[in-house]
Amino acid sequence: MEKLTDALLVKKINQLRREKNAIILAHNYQLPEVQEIADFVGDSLELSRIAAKTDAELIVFCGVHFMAETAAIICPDKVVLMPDAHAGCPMANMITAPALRELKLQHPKAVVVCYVNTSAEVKAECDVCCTSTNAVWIIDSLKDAQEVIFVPDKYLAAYVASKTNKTLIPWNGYCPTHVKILAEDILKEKKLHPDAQVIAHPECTPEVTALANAVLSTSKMCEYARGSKAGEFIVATEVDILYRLKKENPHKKFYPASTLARCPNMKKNTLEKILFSLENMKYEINVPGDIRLRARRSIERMLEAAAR
Ligand code: CIZ
Ligand code: SF4
Repeated sequence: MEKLTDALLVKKINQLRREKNAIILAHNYQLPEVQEIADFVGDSLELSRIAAKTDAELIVFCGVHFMAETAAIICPDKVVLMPDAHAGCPMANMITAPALRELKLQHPKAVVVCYVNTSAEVKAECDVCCTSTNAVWIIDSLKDAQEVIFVPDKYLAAYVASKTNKTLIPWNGYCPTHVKILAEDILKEKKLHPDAQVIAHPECTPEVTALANAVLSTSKMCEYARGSKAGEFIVATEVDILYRLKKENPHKKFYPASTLARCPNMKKNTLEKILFSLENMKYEINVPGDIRLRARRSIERMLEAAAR
């Protein structure tokens, strides 16, 4: 049997991508070799929007389950595949639809906002969805809301609460990868690189975001690094975003706040699995009708609020 070198894998992936009219989408946290072969690299919402606009009939989504599901919700006419069906998001799994229904009963007047890191079933229980890019605007746009249930990330909730005057009722979820970044890691890196700007994701703990020059989603981090006059950055988020940051800014320096911030689920997609996915049309992500429609409504409300 022919040995599958990376070059051969890429050649076979490219051949099938053409033959099947497919595009490969990769999240900013994917392995460098996956980012390298992707048609687009971005955050979950950017990738879902590309999925909706593309003429391709087949989308190989390299990210975690809720991201591929969001793409499937937005574009039901396309086939969305995940190379590894087990690439889930532990934070998204910290809230379930029955648990959210219970919380809603306790706060019947609250508006319900979910972070995009949630299952379709949970999105279907919500009034409006948000991402880390637009969470503050979305909450601010809920003019008449006195109370807002915010699921599942308690740290994103704490960050948003510090930027608005709404009362947030958070869920007790968190990202196991971002909590590995400690304030002492930032202080240590700042000592080593005193001129560096600290950019942190709002999924980090408040102790970490308090030390940041800017608190940003992954797509906004890329924009910020491109636009900033600074030449050095300490990056407090998942480590493989550094691949994209370095590639887009070859003359700037990027230091991970902690090399422990590696999301094992994001690393489940490999070149071998992408090839398998294209060859076998696996693993298709489908969201059942009623849940899809209700989940889609919460995503559409986010898009409408963000466009205002
Ligand atoms: O929405 C995304 O892609 C996530 C989960 C993170 C980010 O900030 O881009
Ligand atoms: Fe989920 Fe955190 Fe991994 Fe993102 S980095 S997929 S929030 S566990």
